[in-house]
Amino acid sequence: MFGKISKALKSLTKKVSEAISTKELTEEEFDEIFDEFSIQLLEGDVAYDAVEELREILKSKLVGLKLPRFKGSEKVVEERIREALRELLTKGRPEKDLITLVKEGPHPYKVVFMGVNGVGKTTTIAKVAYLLRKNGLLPVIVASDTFRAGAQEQLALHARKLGIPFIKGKYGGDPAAVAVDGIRYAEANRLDAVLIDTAGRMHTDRNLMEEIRKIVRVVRPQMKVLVLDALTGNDAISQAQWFDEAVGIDAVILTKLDADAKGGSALSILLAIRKPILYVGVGQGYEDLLPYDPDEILNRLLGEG
Ligand SMILES: Nc1nc2c(ncn2[C@@H]2O[C@H](COP(=O)(O)OP(=O)(O)O)[C@@H](O)[C@H]2O)c(=O)[nH]1
Ligand SMILES: [Mg+2]
Repeated sequence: MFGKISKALKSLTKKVSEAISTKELTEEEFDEIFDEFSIQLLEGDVAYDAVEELREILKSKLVGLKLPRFKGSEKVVEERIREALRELLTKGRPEKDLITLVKEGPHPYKVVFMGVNGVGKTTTIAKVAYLLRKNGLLPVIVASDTFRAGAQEQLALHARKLGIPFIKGKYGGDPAAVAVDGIRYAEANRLDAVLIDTAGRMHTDRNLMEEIRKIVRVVRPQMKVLVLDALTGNDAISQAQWFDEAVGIDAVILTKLDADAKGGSALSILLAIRKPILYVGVGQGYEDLLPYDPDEILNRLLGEG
């Protein structure tokens, strides 16, 4: 899934090792090697800023590195590259996972899920509801997508399958009002969490962006989650910027990592967005939601260490 980047990293390792095997690496030599590598990263959908940050970190670990002529030099270089990537990827780890936050947080703990169409918001809410319940917490699922045909029924079906309370709205109705119904229901029934689904929206749709601001204003959620699709590559970064500007994002859930053929989007999102990755989606089943694990991503990029 990270094929392209993985290949680029291997070639970077090889070139740096070759350069180092004759004498220590100068900054100029490093930049020259990295320039070529950076083109491959950019083609693999890694954002420019992320590439440049990686350049600086790698530079600090590789320039001036002096190795005796021995066969293991490639291993040493690879280890340095691994360290640099791990540093970057670890920045995406949330301080606490959602289960802990819900357990420790005010009750009910309110989460609003948002994002553009088709990224996996509704599916992800079902997965999160399943995860909470598996950990002894009871959420209510709220269908504040009163916009897209079928949205209410889709979420209702998940709620029924999971046996989790569900609050629906009317098509064309005020999504913020539906969210309030959900919160009241959770309060009356002493539930642990309120998971609020919202309609897909683009930043170009001013009415819908105003609507999400209203939902957030009314609900005052403990957590605003942006759902991003790993397959959208660089576009996911723009999406994060719009939503962050509009309402302020607390965390990201990155879906469809299982289908991320081109690779770099995951790394790019992690590097460019600067928000914790709460979970990653790795399939369509309820169990296919995993905590974000920097080492797991690293292993996919570089192979097992
Ligand atoms: N392969 C894969 N598909 C997913 C994942 N998450 C969601 N999907 C699929 O993406 C499609 C859109 O999901 P949906 O939840 O309706 O998106 P929404 O419009 O954002 O609510 C559905 O077919 C989901 O099954 C994931 O992690 N992996
Ligand atoms: Mg939906």
